[in-house]
Amino acid sequence: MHHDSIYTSNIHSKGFVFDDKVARVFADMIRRSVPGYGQTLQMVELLAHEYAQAESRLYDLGCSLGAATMALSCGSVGKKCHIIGVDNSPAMIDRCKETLKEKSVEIRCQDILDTDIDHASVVVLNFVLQFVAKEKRLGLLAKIHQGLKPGGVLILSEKIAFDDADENRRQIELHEAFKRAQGYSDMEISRKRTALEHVLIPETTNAHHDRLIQAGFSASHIWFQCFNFVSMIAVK
Ligand code: GEK
Repeated sequence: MHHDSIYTSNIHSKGFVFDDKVARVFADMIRRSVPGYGQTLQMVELLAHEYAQAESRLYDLGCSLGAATMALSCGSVGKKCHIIGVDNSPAMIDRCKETLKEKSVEIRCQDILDTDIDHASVVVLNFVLQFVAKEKRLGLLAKIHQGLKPGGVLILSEKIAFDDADENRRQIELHEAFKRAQGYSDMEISRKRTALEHVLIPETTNAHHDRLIQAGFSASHIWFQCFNFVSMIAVK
């Protein structure tokens, strides 16, 4: 695994993009930046085991290097599901295709806003909706809801914000402490924060719940939280 040292230098002064430099170190970057990331992958496998319906489709939207795509594949063994991973970063998709070339999964380089969702029993958005323009989020979730079979689920993991200013500050401090404990310097943490400023837009869990219901889901629950990172399950 290549070590993420992107923000040790100041040459990446523009907004964060999922280019080749990021794709190369991404496995290390996400593991050291998102508390609970490994656990969300383990549980995507378990949730796929619970919810994947025989001969249905399983989508991993914003699949990056295909970690959650693999979890969907392992969790649905024997159910003859068609597994589709989608990402609009060519650098990510090239690496993802290479890693998963032995697996029977379909990997597409496409904007998830253009992906048709059909005959699905499990859809995963693992830390991806936060990068979609706010005004496009409801349309995307409504499309996913429409493409799910009855009893199907959306697994939605996100970095979140909090209404209460004290709680917001404390959770951000704890996340930054986590990053320091993973070996990132204060300078790297600060540069990454600036790079993500208008790129990753977090919302509160209430905003997510309300939007999921508006999109047509009958219920949504948080099944995981670590500091300002949560994962929710929304049921059709
Ligand atoms: C994992 N889910 O390892 N269309 C397609 N892809 C997109 C779009 C879009 N509109 N917007 C962003 N992406 C993965 C981790 S990373 C999370 C997901 C992070 C893609 C983007 O190219 C990147 O690969 C991914 O979403 C976000 O479980 O970096 O914090």
